[in-house]
Amino acid sequence: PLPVDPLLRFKAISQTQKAPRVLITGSLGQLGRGLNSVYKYMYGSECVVMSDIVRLPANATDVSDYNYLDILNQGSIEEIVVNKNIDTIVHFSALLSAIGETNVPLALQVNCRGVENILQVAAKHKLKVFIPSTIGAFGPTTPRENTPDLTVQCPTTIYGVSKVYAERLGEYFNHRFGVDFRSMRFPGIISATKPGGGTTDYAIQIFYDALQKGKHTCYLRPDTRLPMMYDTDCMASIIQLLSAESESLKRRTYNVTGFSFTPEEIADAIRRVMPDFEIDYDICPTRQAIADSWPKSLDDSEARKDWGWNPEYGLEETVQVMFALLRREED
Ligand code: AKB
Repeated sequence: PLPVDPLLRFKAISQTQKAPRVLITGSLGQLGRGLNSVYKYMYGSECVVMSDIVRLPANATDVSDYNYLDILNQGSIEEIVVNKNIDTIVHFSALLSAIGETNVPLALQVNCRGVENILQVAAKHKLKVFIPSTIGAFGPTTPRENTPDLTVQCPTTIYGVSKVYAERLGEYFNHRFGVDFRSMRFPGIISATKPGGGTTDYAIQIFYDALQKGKHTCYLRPDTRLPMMYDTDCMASIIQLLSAESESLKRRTYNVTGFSFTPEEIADAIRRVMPDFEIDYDICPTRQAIADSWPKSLDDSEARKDWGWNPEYGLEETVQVMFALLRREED
């Protein structure tokens, strides 16, 4: 059995709220499939429309209404919104921190032009919009311990710069056009789905490697502390923030976090269930520099106070649930 019943929070919210009609962009990415499943669990398959720019993988499960959608084409976004009677967009399409540095023009297109298109469609059709932000929206001049919501935001990656832009543009569309824009600065999200191109990806890969090889080679230094959160908590934060009353929100972008650890500490936690597990290090200078510019821990007290944010998974629970899920996948 999983350490925490992951579904109770979602059931409770679905009993008090009317079913939305949600469009998820980038829905085949790390977070999209999970959110699709959560919404279907809460309200049935009628409430979600998935979209992305690639064909569905042959082994894709739990997928219902799946559509090709290029977020760089505003007309196509509008077409889906109108045809499918969408009232909420969860906009996941983005190039993450490490991959963004390898293709800045594409990152600008996807992360900036895409956000502009989504917000303009939201303004025109009066939609609620969730666009995730990230710890990457902070930079080397931000206080790194217990980083608050309001502080210096001078990131040094194109990912971070584009996410600050998304935060500011969303706020602007909120006060200028009344768009119900909501965002959270996520830490690294640990899920049993592979991410692509992030700096925190090692914290997922380590579980796959532990099971397949008993060993992980980490691209970050052993003492690199970063904030993280388990997938189900991430899903809960999105559902909770989107269902919070507008009046309870004192800001449009909130910090949220689970727990912080270093590669050395997660390796120790894995060793508590797999004593022979080994870790060694082959530092990637690009990703190390990115990690060194990010907060080590986040202050998410405003989210807790304003809309009841309360993560359920710590490091030990995350290790247990990741092994349980990946072992189930192997069977
Ligand atoms: C990344 O590492 O780029 C992301 C993030 C922390 O936003 N996982």
